[in-house]
Amino acid sequence: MSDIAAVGEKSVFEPFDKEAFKKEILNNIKYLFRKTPETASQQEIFQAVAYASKDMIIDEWLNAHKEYEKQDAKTVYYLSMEFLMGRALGNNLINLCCYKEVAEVLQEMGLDINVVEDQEPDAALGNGGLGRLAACFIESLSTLNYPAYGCTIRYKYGMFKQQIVNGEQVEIPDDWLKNGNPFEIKRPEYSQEIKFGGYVRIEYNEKLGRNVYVQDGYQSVMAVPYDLPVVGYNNGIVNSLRIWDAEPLVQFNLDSFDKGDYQKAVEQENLAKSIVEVLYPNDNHYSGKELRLKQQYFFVSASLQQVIKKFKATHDDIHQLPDKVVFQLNDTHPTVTVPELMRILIDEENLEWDDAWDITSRCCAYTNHTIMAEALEKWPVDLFMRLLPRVYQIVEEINRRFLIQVEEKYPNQYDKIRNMAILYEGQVRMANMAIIAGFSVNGVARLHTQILEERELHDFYEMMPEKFNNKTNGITQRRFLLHANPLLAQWVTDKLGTDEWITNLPLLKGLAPLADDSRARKEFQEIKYQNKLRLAKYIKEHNGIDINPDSIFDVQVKRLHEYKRQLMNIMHIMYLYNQLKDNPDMKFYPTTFIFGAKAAAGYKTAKQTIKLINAVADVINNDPAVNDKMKVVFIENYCVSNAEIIFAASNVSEQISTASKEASGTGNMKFMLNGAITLGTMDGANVEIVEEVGSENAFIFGMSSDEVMGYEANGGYNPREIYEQDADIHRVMDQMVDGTYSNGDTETFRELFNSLINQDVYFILKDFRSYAEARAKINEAYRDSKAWNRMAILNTACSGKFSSDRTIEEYVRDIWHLKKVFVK
Ligand code: KOT
Repeated sequence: MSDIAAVGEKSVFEPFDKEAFKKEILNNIKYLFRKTPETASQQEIFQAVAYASKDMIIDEWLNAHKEYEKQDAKTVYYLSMEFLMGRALGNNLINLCCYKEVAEVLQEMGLDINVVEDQEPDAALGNGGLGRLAACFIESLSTLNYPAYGCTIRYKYGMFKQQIVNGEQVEIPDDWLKNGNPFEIKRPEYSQEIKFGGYVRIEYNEKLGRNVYVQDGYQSVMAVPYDLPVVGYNNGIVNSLRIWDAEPLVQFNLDSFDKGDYQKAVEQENLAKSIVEVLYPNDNHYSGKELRLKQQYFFVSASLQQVIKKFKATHDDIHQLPDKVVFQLNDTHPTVTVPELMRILIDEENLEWDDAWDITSRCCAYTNHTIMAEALEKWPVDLFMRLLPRVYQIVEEINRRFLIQVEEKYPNQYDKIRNMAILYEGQVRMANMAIIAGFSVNGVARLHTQILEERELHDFYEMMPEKFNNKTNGITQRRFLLHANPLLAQWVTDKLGTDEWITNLPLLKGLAPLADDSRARKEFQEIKYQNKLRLAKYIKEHNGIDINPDSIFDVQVKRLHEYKRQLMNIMHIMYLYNQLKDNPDMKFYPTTFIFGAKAAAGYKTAKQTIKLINAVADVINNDPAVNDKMKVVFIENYCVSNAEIIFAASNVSEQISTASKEASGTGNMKFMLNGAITLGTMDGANVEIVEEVGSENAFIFGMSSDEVMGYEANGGYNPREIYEQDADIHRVMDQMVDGTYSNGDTETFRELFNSLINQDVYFILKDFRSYAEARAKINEAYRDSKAWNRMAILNTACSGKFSSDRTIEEYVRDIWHLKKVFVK
């Protein structure tokens, strides 16, 4: 730890002192654990290395914030219920530009840096794409020299760990803090009180000459922040991810028995514990639970209170807040920011409504991440009112004033009110509040934004078009190429003659000519092969399955959701299996079909799909008749750390959502960056991927979003017709319920069968033929290794647009208006 084992002043701008670093690791092992490198456990060694790296970070962390204060720089607060950070050590070392040196130091000590990194638990404070996007964004913000905070909750348990037992998902609690977190720093001096419940009393204030609102009879908890460093790449900037923990206000003490507040102490303790206990594991789904709203208000109120205090410490006029602060709402989950900021400005800063509204609108911007109806947050008014009585009054007033505007602009158009009101049919509609209050509304890919403007949010778009804009998602190449795929990263650097792509991804374009260079193709192929060996080893260790590294690695990794259509993928594998059994001599390039997916714990159809995938895998992997041609692997516990291994090893990137449903996708970009070919629908960011790489270098199939939405407008289509007419589909469907994959049991997968035949909401049968054709084409294309590796190189070469650096620069230019801060 720094005070025990400091090795003196250091920064990335000075040469890395290997001896000093080694000494510090040894000191940490000794002083933290009273051990030697020989007796320390792997976990202890990881901690010792992590603490040593933290010491390097601290100076930059202090420095950067000193500079922010000196320049009084405008800061973005990225408010998100989720930050899916993954592991920190490797990426911190990379961004400090000492990864290689540390690896050498460890090697000299007889340690393997990969093994050390593997000891770190993922910080899994998120579900999937939305949380990982937040993580990429704060990394890019630091790398691009912008002052930023990420704000979220210090969940005691993050995203559950997944085990597959008898083919079914079992959720294991993710006790990620059990060994402590070497990178976090507790900041109790910034603790904030958060009030829930009670009632609102109106009181005349002599001094102000008007009524004021006082919340009474409430319960409260203390929000206590911890900071995690977010290190920029080689620029001396370290921003903070502020994660809020909850503690009771009153600590238990023996006196409390006498004072009669024992009950209160217990209640506070329970409230504090419950709020930060666990991340809701639902992706693309609203959970209308009181506890979820408590979580939302908890971290939002804590963040806002702290921001206002910090602002007031150096500014006299609160009206200047929008010049210094911008809140980006990551989906509607933190939308209570709007009425909470109004509350603070009116009740605590004594502003008039109009002033407060002007400030609030100029501080808040909203990102929409999904059009899935089941993800829309609509809080029952009675729940909202009971939990946040004063905040609710403000919501009512925002709604009242907005409806007057609507009435003025669209007299007697009741449908406008029905669509746009915040309060409607006893519910508080959070998206409407975010749109009405904020100055910016953005979608996350061009197609998605277009669907928002033309359909989902059309009335809002018509009324306030100036707010709407697109920000196509991106990913950080520091994690998903430099760290995840060191072989390819080195190759790229060698070929480009520079490593500037690390902060300027469009430079990858310079690789395009190599697509026609046979030696370069060979090298590229060999790197992919090495990465496939690495993944095969991982799969052997974790699943006990042997896979053939010479086979095509066809991969679908993402959250399990019906709209993502893992079911279509496995049904196609069932179909292929039938074909191979019927025609053993059929031309078919050996393929390993790889899945990774977590299902929300209560999502039955999703869990059944996992079960089906594992059941099919079991049958196929144990059938010697096809084993040299196909295998199916379900990788347990898909998460950020194994994702890094998976993307690097993939040949085919399955992006097969029903068109219009996947707002953007970001896994698609990680595959592309690593030279996998997209097999996908024209959905989300796939559209832009194809635009960048050319349709000849991707395999596109299926209905367009217009077609899908056309059918939806007419109440769907008739899947039974397809079932009756297409013999192959008929057979696959029947195999779900004839016991082929369920040891003779006919009911195991009955619900999946029924959902397809009765509704097929996600057009699986409708798109099946076109998917099968695309898959056949891709299988054939792989045979031509020259053409394939040409495509693969072009995918990497054309992925420059999808850096989160580009996305962040667009947010800064169009929404946040931040200035870069440089440190000496
Ligand atoms: C919604 C509710 C709860 C938890 C998560 C969501 C959610 C996740 N909404 N959208 N997403 C995904 O966000 C990603 C980042 O923008 C997109 O790439 C992806 O298409 C969304 O499904």
